[in-house]
Amino acid sequence: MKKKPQRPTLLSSLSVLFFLLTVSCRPDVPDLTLPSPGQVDYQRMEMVGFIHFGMNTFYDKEWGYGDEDPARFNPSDLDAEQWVLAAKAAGMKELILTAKHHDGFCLWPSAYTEHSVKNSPFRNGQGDLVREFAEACRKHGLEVGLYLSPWDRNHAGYGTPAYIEYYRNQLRELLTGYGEISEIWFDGANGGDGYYGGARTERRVDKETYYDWPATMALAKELQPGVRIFSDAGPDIRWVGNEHGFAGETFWSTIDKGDLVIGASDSDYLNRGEAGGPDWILGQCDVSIRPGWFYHTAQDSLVKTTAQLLDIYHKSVGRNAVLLLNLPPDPRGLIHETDVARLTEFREQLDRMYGEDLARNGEFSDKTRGEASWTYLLSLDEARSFDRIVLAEDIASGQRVSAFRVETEQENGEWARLVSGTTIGYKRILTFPPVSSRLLRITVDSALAAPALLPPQLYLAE
Ligand code: FUL
Repeated sequence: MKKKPQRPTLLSSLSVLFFLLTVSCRPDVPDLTLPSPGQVDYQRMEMVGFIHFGMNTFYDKEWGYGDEDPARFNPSDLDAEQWVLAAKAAGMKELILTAKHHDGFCLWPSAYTEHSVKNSPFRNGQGDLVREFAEACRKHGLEVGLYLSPWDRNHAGYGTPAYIEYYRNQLRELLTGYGEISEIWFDGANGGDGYYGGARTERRVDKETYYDWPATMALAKELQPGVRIFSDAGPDIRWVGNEHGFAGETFWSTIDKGDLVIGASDSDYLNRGEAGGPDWILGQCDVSIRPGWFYHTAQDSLVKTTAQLLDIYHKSVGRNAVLLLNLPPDPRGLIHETDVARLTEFREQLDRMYGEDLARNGEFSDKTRGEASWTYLLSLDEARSFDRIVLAEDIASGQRVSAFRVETEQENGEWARLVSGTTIGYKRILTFPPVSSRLLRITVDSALAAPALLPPQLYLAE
């Protein structure tokens, strides 16, 4: 029997009103922009790798014009597993391959062009480097990412609607033919001179409208709902505005997507983000282990030093972003011995620096919850010497802290300022000359909502 609908009584209406008021006023459920679970997982990877390999490797170029001869694509000893093992040794969790760079040459036998591995001597024209790469990554537990350059200096139709159709067909091939793709990388460089099917001319495009990005991105998500999209404007992962691997000292994962145009965004804004911005687009710091993105013999002596790599790590991962480090294979199809050795050293140093958390037996407590500031105490099991602190927010509940300071208790019982900063986010590493103390006070002086700090870690690295 159906129940008769009941009229709301004054009491029931009041209780609904009361419920709504309490829910909307609850301090722990603020109206904050939050990351998706896929973004949180990505941030936890901390370090991922780039593989720039293609026609440029054989022409000793950075930006091929688009008229390069596929016959020159002929790596003598290509071994994608060697790339994966080098990346893994450094601690990377994903690799991204330039399936197609600006020169338009495809590392897979695309059905839509002749400008690909199928017309090269590589594996007698039977090769598919995207497949070899994806299989090697999966064999060793790395996630697979692909770079598909929107600019194509080979394609005759570049600049017309025909190219957009071609581009989407290629995206479909990559996102349907190679299993799960963790990330797709849409570069911001586009438009300029090129071969363009023999026209050898200059083609400029309207960066805001030409690619109809919303439709292309919707297609990517339709084909692979779990894929994370990188571009200047996200929607999942964003460029940080430079190619040095440095996030801003103040770095918000939140930003306003409405102010971003792929290939034409304000790089300072990308490098900083926006407190309380409406869109969560986590930062990815891309940088190459060598001066160029592609391999050049002349740069064999210019591989970044371990000290430079550590500096990059501290200014990317240590500032709430993910590090994307490029490892360009040489014409043999192998990552050069110098680069491999540097990566191993880099990992050894990181393990040495961050191997033993001196606060692990300490107690972290919430001392005062003020209206506008919050104080926490970290008491160690005994006085310890340390030269760095790692702060972290539980980012699943948003990025909240906008100013903090850390003090140590001195022998006379007074507090001495150790270090201070603005944002924390997923991870904030702060270094200073070694100090010794048993008690630390962490004060959050301003935050968008009650902070959700995780227990800090302390290390002695130098
Ligand atoms: C840039 C490109 O022009 C470079 O060649 C490289 O691929 C870098 C990662 O992105 O925009």
